[in-house]
Amino acid sequence: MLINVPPRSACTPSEITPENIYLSRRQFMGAASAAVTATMLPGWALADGSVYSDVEPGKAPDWFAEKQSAIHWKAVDVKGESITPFKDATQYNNFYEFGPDKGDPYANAEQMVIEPWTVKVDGEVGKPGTYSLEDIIRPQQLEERIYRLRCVEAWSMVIPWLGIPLADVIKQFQPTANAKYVRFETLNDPQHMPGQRSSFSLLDWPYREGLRMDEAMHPLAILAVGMYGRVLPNQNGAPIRLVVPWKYGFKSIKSIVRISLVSDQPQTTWQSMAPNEYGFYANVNPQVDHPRWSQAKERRLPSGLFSPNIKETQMFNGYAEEVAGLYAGMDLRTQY
Ligand SMILES: Nc1nc2c(c(=O)[nH]1)N[C@H]1C(S)=C(S)[C@@H](COP(=O)(O)O)O[C@H]1N2
Ligand SMILES: [Mo]
Repeated sequence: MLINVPPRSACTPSEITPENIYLSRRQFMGAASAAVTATMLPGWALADGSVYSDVEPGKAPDWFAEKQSAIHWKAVDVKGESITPFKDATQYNNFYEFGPDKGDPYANAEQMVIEPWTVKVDGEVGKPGTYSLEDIIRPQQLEERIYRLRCVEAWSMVIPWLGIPLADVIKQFQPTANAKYVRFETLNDPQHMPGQRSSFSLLDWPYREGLRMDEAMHPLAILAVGMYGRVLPNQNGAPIRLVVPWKYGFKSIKSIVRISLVSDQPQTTWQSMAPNEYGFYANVNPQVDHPRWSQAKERRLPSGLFSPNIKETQMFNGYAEEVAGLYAGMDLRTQY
């Protein structure tokens, strides 16, 4: 299996070109392009959050600020594809705890209380316990992973996440030989999550997701704590969320409060609600349609009504070279 993740040393400060430093943020903002231009700026330039243009700065907690100067930028890139503007990535969301409409998370997620934050770790692990977010992040280096995000609803974005490999975090908990799957749970807080109070919601809470152990240990799977060079906005799953770029977006569970290592395949939220429509694996696959729509193409945001940006969907969302080996011998039509 070819793993396309460059070593941590692959991107050094010497690669920061004078042009990148020279061009001010304002000049980039003036560029007549819908694309946000990524620049590689040294740590000191982060003071105003200007790694990307048009980013609303977030108030970084100490554990995040401590890591900022040593971020390994562009640990994974998407070559020629444009990064989705910050505004689209943070105002067009799925986070049903805050409501069913795409603008609801942006409007409502500010209510979520993210400090202090703990993650309960249990099940088949040598080191169960309730860990503070700081405890989980402190031993790790933050990496930037620029990934495609493909929603099962057939829209997609390209998002520069900041995070840590899930595998490194799982190893800290010392999984036992019986650990075959990882189960994740989102915060349950109806008082601050209006979608959880709604009697119209078809989902049962807390939101749950899961991965097979080898998927969870794959180097492309990360826990994100930031995006666009800043701390994660609440509507994107602050303070810590999963990102599994080769699977449909619903697998990438937000605002995680519990990680359980288990021996049996866990029940997941969307699969429990409509098992004929949403499977446990949910690998992006242009050949296996959703029962109600085709998955062959996708709408890459921003995509206007009069200038739709339609792309062919790629097998495993473009990460086949890295992950296809995980599914060797499986029938992806029945194991969707
Ligand atoms: N807890 C929780 N996690 C969630 C969701 C949700 O409703 N609740 N929606 C999922 C879906 S369907 C998608 S497409 C992605 C969207 O991530 P984004 O809003 O950061 O782009 O989050 C996923 N994670
Ligand atoms: Mo989604």
